[in-house]
Order: sequence, then structure tokens, then C-alpha cells
Amino acid sequence: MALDVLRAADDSRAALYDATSRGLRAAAKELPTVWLYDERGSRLYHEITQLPEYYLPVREGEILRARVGAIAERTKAQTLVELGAGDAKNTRFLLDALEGAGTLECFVPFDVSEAMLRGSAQAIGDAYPQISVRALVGDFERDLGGIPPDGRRLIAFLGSTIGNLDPARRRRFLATLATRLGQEEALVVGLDLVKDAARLEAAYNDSRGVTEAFVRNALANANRELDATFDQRRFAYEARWEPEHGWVNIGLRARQAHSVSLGRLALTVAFEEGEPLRVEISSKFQREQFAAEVARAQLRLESWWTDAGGDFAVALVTRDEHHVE
Ligand code: SAH
Ligand code: AVI
Repeated sequence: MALDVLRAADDSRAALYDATSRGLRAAAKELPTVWLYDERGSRLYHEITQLPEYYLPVREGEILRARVGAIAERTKAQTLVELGAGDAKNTRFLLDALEGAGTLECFVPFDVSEAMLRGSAQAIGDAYPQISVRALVGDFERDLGGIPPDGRRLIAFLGSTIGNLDPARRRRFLATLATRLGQEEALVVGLDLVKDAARLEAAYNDSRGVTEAFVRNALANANRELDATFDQRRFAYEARWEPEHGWVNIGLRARQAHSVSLGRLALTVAFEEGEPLRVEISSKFQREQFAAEVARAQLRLESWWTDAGGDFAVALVTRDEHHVE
């Protein structure tokens, strides 16, 4: 197993600190989502995926199980790249089908969390000894250029992680991907779908409080790394479906007016009573809307598969060869 780091650690930290500083000085305060995914955060996310309320991975697995044969047949991929690979659990459906079809040579898991990536790349390497595994540590919003153009590639972006980008960032991300995708290559995306508010909110307000611990961990990470003074007791956890935006807004709300200092950023941030601090959004999709986003990036929504209940979708996206400028 090979592991390459696409960007010097100093450079990625500098960019993260800069984004953190901007986010906390904005009128609507937010912390970059990357703070969620240290080793503990990745473990907590893994626990979330096992929660009964968090239906996303099971539904995605159902769809993939039924459709990977068609995906393998259509794409004949030699290299499977996975953005935000995490533990790459549902990826195994794709790996099995592509290996079964006899085309797969290489798996490239790509993730910002090196610890997570090492573990999953090793596990995949052990389970699929016939293919090479080349792990990449990088940021999928900045480092897509570092993905080697080797072989005919299928790029997977599973788990509805695309929903953690807001529409403007999704637009940039899809436009960048479009410039990198070869004529015979494809993108397979997992998307959580709009559904009733109660189920959406339950998925982010689980009864065991694992999601709350996952989100609060972002504050703990900022405290440790930025010499910050976020006091967990002064913030309440909140995750609410906002239909006007089409996303679940996930974060913390100041219980009282207070200030937080971030020594490493030379910054003091004043919170008013009741002021929100967004940590993450989780957008939920509808077919027409996603098709329009894809078309705008000069890509084509070739297939759209959902589970029987219509909870989740897997989309196959290719280059739009008929697009006229
Ligand atoms: N695909 C897996 C994991 C989803 S969790 C699944 O479906 O279960 C989201 C993953 O994306 C985490 O492993 C996190 O480390 C990674 N991630 C988040 N932001 C990222 C970024 N900007 N660049 C690369 N990876 C990122
Ligand atoms: C990784 N991502 C798709 C998850 C989601 O559902 O938006 C992250 C998550 N946040 C809280 N629970 C799960």
C-alpha cells in the first residue's frame, strides 16, 4: 500500500486556520467541517453509521448492491478513486463488482484524515490482494489535481458527503471535477434525499447522543490545536431541517453571552445569547435539482437509482459530450 500526502501539512493547516478565522468573524458564525474529522471524530462518525436513526449508509448499500453490476458493465473502470473515503465500507460493493468484471487494477482512497485513510487503505489492501492501493491525503475542494490520471477511472463520492458542501461550493467542486474527468470516465455519487422533517431531524438528533458528541468534538479539536477556550457547557447542540435551504443545519448555540479566545489565531470572538455557530450543513437532494447542478457543470446525469422507499439515491454522472458552449 502506498500513501502520498498531496499538500505540505503546514500549508493545509495554514488554509484551515485562515478559513476558521474568517468563519468566526462572519456575521453568521461557522467552523470549517474539517475540525470534525480527527481520529476521534472519524471513530464517532463510524458509530453514527451504525445508529438506527442514521438510515443513510444502509439505504446506499441496498442501492449499490442492486446496481454495481450495471455500473461495472457501463464504466469498465480500471481505477476506482474514492473521495472522502473514510472507512470505505460501501465501496466494497463497487470493488467486488469491478473486480468480478475483471477490469479493476487500482483503488485510490482520498481523504483529509490521514489516520483514517491508513486504516482503511490497509484493510482494503488485505481484502483485495490482486489490486494495488494508492492512498492520497488531500482536500477534495483543493487537491483534485493530485489524483493520477492513470487508467480508466471511476470516481466515487459516497455517503452523501457532497451534501456537506453548500450550493456555491458544490458548484465549484463539480466544475473542477468536470475538467478532470476523461471521456470514458464516470462519477458515482451517493445522495440523501429530501423527506419528512421528523426523519431528517431524528438522523441528526440520535437518542444516544453520538451525533452531538461528534459535533462537539470540533470544539475540542479547536481548543487543543488553536489554544482556544470554547466551553462546551456554554453551548447547546442543535440540528434542524431548514426546508428553505434544503439542508439540515448542524451546530451549537450559545446558551449565554460570552467570549471565546483563540490564542493561535490572535482572535477573540463574542457570542450573544442564543447566537448559533454552524459546524456543518447536510444538504438533501431532489432529482431535478441535482440534474440541473450537474448540467451546469457540463456533466450529464446518466442514471439515477433510489431504494424502494425513496430515501437515498445513487447517481451515475458522465461527461456531457453534446454540450454546446
Ligand atoms: N465515504 C464514507 C465516509 C463519509 S464521512 C462513508 O460514506 O461512510 C466524510 C469523509 O470525508 C471523512 O472521512 C472525512 O475525513 C472526509 N472529508 C471531509 N472533508 C474533506 C475534504 N475537504 N477533503 C477530503 N476529505 C474530506
Ligand atoms: C459525512 N456526512 C455525509 C454526514 C452527514 O450526514 O451529513 C456527516 C454527519 N454529520 C452528522 N452526522 C453525520
